[in-house]
Amino acid sequence: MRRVILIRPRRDGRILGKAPGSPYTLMRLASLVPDEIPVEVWDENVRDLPLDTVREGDLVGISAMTVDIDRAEVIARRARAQGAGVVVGGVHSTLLPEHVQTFAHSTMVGEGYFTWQELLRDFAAEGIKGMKPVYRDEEWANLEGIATITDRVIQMMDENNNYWTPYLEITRGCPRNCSFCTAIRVSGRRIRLRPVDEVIDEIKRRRIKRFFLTDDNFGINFSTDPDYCAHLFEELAKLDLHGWTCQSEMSIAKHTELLEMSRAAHLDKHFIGFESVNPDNRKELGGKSKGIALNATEAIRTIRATGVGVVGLFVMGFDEDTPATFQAMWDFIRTSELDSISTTMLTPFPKTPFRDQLERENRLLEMPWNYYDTAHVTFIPKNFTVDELRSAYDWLCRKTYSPSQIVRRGLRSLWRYPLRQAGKKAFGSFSTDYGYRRTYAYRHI
Ligand code: B12
Ligand code: SF4
Repeated sequence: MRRVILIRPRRDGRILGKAPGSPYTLMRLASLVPDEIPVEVWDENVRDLPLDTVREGDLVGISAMTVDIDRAEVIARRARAQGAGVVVGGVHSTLLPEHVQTFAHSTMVGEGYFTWQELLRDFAAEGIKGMKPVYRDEEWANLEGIATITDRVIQMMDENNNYWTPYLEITRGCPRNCSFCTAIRVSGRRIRLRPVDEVIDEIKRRRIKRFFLTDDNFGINFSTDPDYCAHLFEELAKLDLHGWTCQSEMSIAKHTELLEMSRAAHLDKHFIGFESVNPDNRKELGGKSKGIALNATEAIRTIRATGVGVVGLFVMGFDEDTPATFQAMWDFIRTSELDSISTTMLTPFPKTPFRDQLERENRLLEMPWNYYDTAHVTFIPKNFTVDELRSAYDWLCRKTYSPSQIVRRGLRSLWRYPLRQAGKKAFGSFSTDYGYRRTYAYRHI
């Protein structure tokens, strides 16, 4: 084997000289490559891919979600034509392996911790001939000691110079079952915890001062495993961190003691999936939210009173939504005390109950996968025409991400910190909303 090349297809490119987030998945996979095999991580957000250097003897691994699978296919076909072995893994391969098999030698289904090592051995032994069409791992193995990021990879990535936000995994899986969610289909419904000492060791060796957790629902651990959270927070509190953020659910508001400990552990903001302010949608929300605006308002107030910020995540376009839901959403956004807001369009990702329903009802629109970016209407809605839903969503985004709203929320967020920290916190207070404004704006490029 000449070398292993791990690729992340382009999405954002660089913003003010750095890419938004580090390719954490590839960093973990690169760390599983034995020392004697050269490994490279190519992040198309950081630089153009030198694909002309790819040739026989190279093993090219691409990680892709549904939205970037078309770009992954272009890269895969080119690498294949130049003689390399090509494997594609990640969310889309896990959900639709039959699609990926049409252009890759191997398709990874599920987690790659063990199957990736198996494939490396197969390729080292027999080249492309040894690569199986599908490698499958849906066992949801315990995370202890798994794919520890190596010093070779840390040096190669130069994260602090190339990326604004490093990612980090502490837990994996979510026991809820929201009808539109694919995360549980790629990380499983059993919650798995990384040992705290491994997490601390990784942060120290990577020398990262801020990070975003890849965990699907970190907040649920406040209810399911409070002792683990308390221990984690005690250890994180000892580190010199600028701040970290995670995805959560509103049940954390019941755990004020843990919230206070998390503040001391430098937890800056929870991205909370409230999902909807329309109670008629509750059956789609996996039990974590009842879609009641008043409950959300109270949770936001309780959490923010502990000094931790709240980013509200909302999904528009459920079957029970009507034009009145958009007005209600805007009224909520306007009057809420949120630090930042994400309003996305409901998207029928493969293998979700929601997509199955649309297929049965013949309501899927024929759209390329790169429209699955949660900013496009990709199905025929129930109470709107496609154009009406699109316009209602545009209206909401224009209002939510207007410069004055972003400034208003950014200042409110900044207000949480003592004056001496204002300089350090200014970027983070505005960048989340700015990032969501960009997500919505992809549609208009
Ligand atoms: C972190 C994250 C992000 C980050 C970074 C994304 C990135 N490209 O690295 C950011 C914030 C930028 C992001 C953006 C988006 N995201 Co996102 N994101 C995640 C999240 C929470 C964690 C992924 C992660 O890093 N996990 C930790 C690593 C270690 O594990 P892993 O990625 O699962 O990889 C394992 C296996 O899949 C496998 N594997 C993966 N790739 C490969 C490749 C090879 C070669 C091999 C062998 C194995 C392999 O091995 C790994 C180890 O087991 C997932 C949720 C989830 N559970 O997957 C959503 C998720 C992937 N995102 C999702 C979506 C929809 C988006 C956005 C479209 C949202 C938006 N509104 O903008 C954008 C798209 C941007 C883009 N194209 O990059 C959906 C994808 C649905 C789908 N069917 O594609 C998910 C599943 C969340 C959800 N609720 O449904 N995201
Ligand atoms: S709570 Fe979040 S991660 Fe869990 S099933 Fe619902 S959307 Fe998915």
